Amino acid sequence: SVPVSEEKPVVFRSKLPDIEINNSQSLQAYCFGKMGEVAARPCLIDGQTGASYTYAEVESLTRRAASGLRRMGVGKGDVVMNLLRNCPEFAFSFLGAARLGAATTTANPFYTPHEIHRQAEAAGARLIVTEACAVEKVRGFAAERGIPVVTVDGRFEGCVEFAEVIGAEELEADADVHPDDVVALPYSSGTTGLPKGVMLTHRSLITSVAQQVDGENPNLYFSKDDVLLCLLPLFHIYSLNSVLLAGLRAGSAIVIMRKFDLGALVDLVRRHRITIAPFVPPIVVEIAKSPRVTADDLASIRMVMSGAAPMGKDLQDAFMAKIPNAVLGQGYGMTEAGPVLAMCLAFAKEPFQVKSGSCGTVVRNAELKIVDPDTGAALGRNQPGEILIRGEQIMKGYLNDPESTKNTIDKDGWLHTGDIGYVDDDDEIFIVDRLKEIIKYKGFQVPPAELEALLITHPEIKDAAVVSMKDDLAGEIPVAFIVRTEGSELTEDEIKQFVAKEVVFYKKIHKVFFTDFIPKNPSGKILRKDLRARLAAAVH
Ligand code: 4UV
Repeated sequence: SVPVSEEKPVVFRSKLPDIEINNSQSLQAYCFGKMGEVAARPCLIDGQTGASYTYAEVESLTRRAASGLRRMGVGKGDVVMNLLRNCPEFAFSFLGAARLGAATTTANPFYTPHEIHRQAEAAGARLIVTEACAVEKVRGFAAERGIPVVTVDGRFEGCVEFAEVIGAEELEADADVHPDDVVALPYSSGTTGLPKGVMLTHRSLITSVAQQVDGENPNLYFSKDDVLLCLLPLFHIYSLNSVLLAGLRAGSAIVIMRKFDLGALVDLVRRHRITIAPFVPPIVVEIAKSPRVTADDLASIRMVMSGAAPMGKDLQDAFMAKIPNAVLGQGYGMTEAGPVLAMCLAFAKEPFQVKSGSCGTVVRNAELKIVDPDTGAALGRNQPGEILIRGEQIMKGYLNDPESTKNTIDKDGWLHTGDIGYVDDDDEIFIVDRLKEIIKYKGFQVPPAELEALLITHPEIKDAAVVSMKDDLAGEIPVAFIVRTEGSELTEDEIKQFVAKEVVFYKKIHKVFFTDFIPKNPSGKILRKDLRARLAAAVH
């Protein structure tokens, strides 16, 4: 007789069955797929002005944005840069560009000119959509290169107002897009190095959204009656995908909040009877700790999502005590993964029991593996290793960087996350460590390589290494180990200021440790683990 194999499965799947996903249409057609049912229902609500747009109006505005962008020279294969805080125009522009077969690269409007120019240049931006707080940072650069600048909040010399862009007639027909055409181009440093353009296609984003909100028993159940709070920045893939695109697909109302403030948040929750609140751990901490926010304030919320950084069991339990009627769970994403790898199954229409501290179960229509980072051997349950994901949702690759692409997606199509975690007996994923060098400050990416490159441009810095240090509120903060040049008396403050001038606030260096040398392996790679161990042991 044939012996029964005792071998445990090494590929992990969702507990939900796969579904059919029509991912060969355009992203905009997919997102507005239920127009027949939702045309007259609220779609986007501007939290600041109260302006509300129905689904039919939003669809029309995206067609008008498309036609206006085309008149300004945007066409198939082009890249538009959205340099915006959350606002309805972000969506009009993003989906308008998609209709033209163009992609949108997203960036933080609080970036410094240097950070903005670098991304605009690398992405090949043909047009920039921005707002007052960033106009001065792009004006000169854009004029030099003949890049038109559109502003959403007022008239600025040499710029075109967004109102004018959407003043146009509707685009009569969308450009033909191939499912593998890029539609979103967020920047991420991935597992190593500098930020790179992550090519997310119509196919990958449709697949990712469908994995979350489609099917008879959606993993992330958003309904037409739900009101989503869009507070997390749309320039980051978490909000773009799991709030805006997923919300549109589900036919929910989406309340757009420009800037985080606890009082304003409570007001919006009460005024619009918000039911779904996607957060990041620092916001969960703030709400959990604030005596100003009561259970009554949050009574309409039925679901709180946390993602982009770890949320431990203690925090999750503390928050749940505050908001007993809501389900709190996590999503696990990575820009390159399309972005969602795993989602809490307690968010499903027919929910599962889940454990506090877990970051979800792998999404449906995808495969997840845990491998030994040294040998590459697949590991079974409860054994921590590097998390790998495979499926049609993952990125097509990094823009103009086949080498980094090859180092991230292997020949069998597995994307290597650089995260260390395990899958338990109930298919729940727990992240325990990070192999990659990226630092996450409140969920924002801080690429050490970028700060190191900047630091060594200082004439009195001979060598530098940037690593993360644990922090109660931010999760992690960037700190630097510095080797000064012979005889230099450069101070910690001078170094901090030198960096602060060049980078957005969350990339600032919080502490400087002077040292005689930076530990490196024979090929010159910084041994970050050693430095982190030094921090942990407090021997600097
Ligand atoms: O590339 P990135 O900045 O991407 C993100 C995306 C997070 C998302 C996206 C959609 C969701 O629905 C959602 O819930 C979350 O953060 O950074 C990727 C890295 O961030 C860490 C991990 O190291 C990733 O490789 N990270 C993301 N989510 C979690 C996390 C989590 N839940 N727990 C621990 N670490």
